[in-house]
Amino acid sequence: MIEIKPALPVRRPRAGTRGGEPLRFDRTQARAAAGRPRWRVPAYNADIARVFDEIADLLELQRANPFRVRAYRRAAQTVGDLDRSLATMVAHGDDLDALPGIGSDLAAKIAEIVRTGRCALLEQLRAEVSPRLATLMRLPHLGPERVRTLHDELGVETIEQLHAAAEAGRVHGVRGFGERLEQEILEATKPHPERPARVRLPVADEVAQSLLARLREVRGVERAEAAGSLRRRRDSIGDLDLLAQSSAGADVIQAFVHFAEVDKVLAAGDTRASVVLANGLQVDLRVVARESFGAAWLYFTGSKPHNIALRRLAQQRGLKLNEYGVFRGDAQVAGRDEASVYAALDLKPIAPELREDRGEIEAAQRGQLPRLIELGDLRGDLHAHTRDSDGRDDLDALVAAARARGLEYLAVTDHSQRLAVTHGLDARRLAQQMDRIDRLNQRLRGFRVLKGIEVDILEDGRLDLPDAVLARLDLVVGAVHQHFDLSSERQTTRLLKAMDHPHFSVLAHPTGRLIEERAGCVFDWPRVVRHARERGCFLELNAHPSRLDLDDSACRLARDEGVLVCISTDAHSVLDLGNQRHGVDQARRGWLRRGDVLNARPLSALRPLLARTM
Ligand code: DGT
Ligand code: CA
Ligand code: CA
Repeated sequence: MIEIKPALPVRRPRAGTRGGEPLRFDRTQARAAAGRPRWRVPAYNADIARVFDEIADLLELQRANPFRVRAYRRAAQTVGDLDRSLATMVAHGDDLDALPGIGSDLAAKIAEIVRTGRCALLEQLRAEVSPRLATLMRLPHLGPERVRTLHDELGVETIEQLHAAAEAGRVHGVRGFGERLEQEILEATKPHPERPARVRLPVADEVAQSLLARLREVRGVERAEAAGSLRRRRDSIGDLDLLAQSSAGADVIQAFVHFAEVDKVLAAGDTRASVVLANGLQVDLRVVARESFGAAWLYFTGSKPHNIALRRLAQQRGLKLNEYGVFRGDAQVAGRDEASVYAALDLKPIAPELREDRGEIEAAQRGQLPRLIELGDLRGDLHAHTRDSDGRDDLDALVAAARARGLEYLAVTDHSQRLAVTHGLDARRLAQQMDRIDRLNQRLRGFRVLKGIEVDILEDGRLDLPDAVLARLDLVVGAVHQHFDLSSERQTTRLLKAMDHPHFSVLAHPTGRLIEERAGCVFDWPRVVRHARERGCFLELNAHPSRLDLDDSACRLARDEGVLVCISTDAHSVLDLGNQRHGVDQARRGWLRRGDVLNARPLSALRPLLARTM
């Protein structure tokens, strides 16, 4: 299995859910079938991306022109990665076809979806091809051809039907299906207990910002903020927690439960509401009075273990801490803002990203909280792709975009030859690219393009290009794209051996995980991190919101072992350069300071670090 980096993860359907509606984020399909608009206002970017992905799936099942399929896939990626709300852009009359991969036809479709909540093409395709087949297509091992064959030969349309067919041994007789594949299908379609779906942070963030903007318009609302895991910047979010300050709680709650996209009201009282939105996301809203806002914000930001530890500290001081404030007897001594609550407990204020009870309270007591990295600290980006492999933009466009973001350097790291699907570079094409970069650098002032490669780490730990070729590069980013499922022992040996190469610089997206989609490979973290230190290598924190790999605890481990982390976008287009902020969120959760981050250093400081003298 070769893995191609999806900019936006395609959601894998889980077996055991009804009729190909795998995630609650897809619940709206039921309504569409009933002839009602699929979305109510507003259509979020994630909704629009999903429409384009489904159109691509259905077109593929119809054997449509591959270029047309690809156009919709790319549009889904662009839309999913966008850091602006398309609904807002449409409302402002912005020029949508200026977005990469969005021509006038797609721009019109986006406007149609935003304005009407429907997409005529999707509806037409759904009438022609069963949308359930599109769900089957996203199972491992199954593409459009195989799904069509299964449908034609066995009449299979749903995951349950496919599972039953595999169980009965009817699959392996079908043309192109062997016994091994049948076993794999059996495994992939196995029902497993429903696990609550979580959504990636940027998807939840777009919804939260939109709700907050409208809450702030509600009469009587003095302030509205996000709390919960969203505020702690966790990489996935279970539900949204919003907090409003008002002395008219019941009115605010009533206004909120009547917001257009509220689908179901689970609870609504004078100070709190729980609702489910049309896109399936649950939202909890609390309304509190001004004197309690800080205590409530602290409480609903959590995490729960952080709250429990704080309450214990309060008790030790003869105080009571709850969501209304800090109390001595009946008298409130703090709670208007968060800092007052921390101060009452003799603590310096703790950044939300640290509130996990992982030592932040002790650090705050000792006055040793880390000064966390900020987006503005990043000076460059050390992982980016151009059209030479699977990037969408050319070198000049990437450089211009990186400069516009205030960066000082950018490493071009296209894929190596092994990843044929990405049009990976062999030694000859890499040499040509290096020449082009040299010529470009002669023209550039105040900006440097670094010559690199994202070289495949082969199954045995060798690299996909000879050392002599790698020696000519400024940096070598190594990555695993195949054989994710080796035993921990073999995976560890593989990674250690890769780092033994004299020119290896950065281990990219070390686990290969895709959030809420693929667990990633297993290896001995402490050994890999220590080996990186011994070999003078660095660990990448891949900033793509579906990867965020290193995760927070791995960042912390790298920091504690003295290995520099580089926060890299792995950009496949100019838009992706904007993903740095997601990497910074995760780095902050991992306690990283500016000094812990390789690409927070100026170019002059970078050079000696990258020149490995082994
Ligand atoms: P999530 O929604 O799974 O991504 O994670 P959170 O952290 O947003 O959790 P959630 O929505 O269940 O609750 C929001 C915050 O409310 C949580 O971070 C801390 C606070 N909280 C919830 N339940 C409890 C509890 O039983 N005890 C304490 N001390 N705090 C709680
Ligand atoms: Ca939550
Ligand atoms: Ca909640």
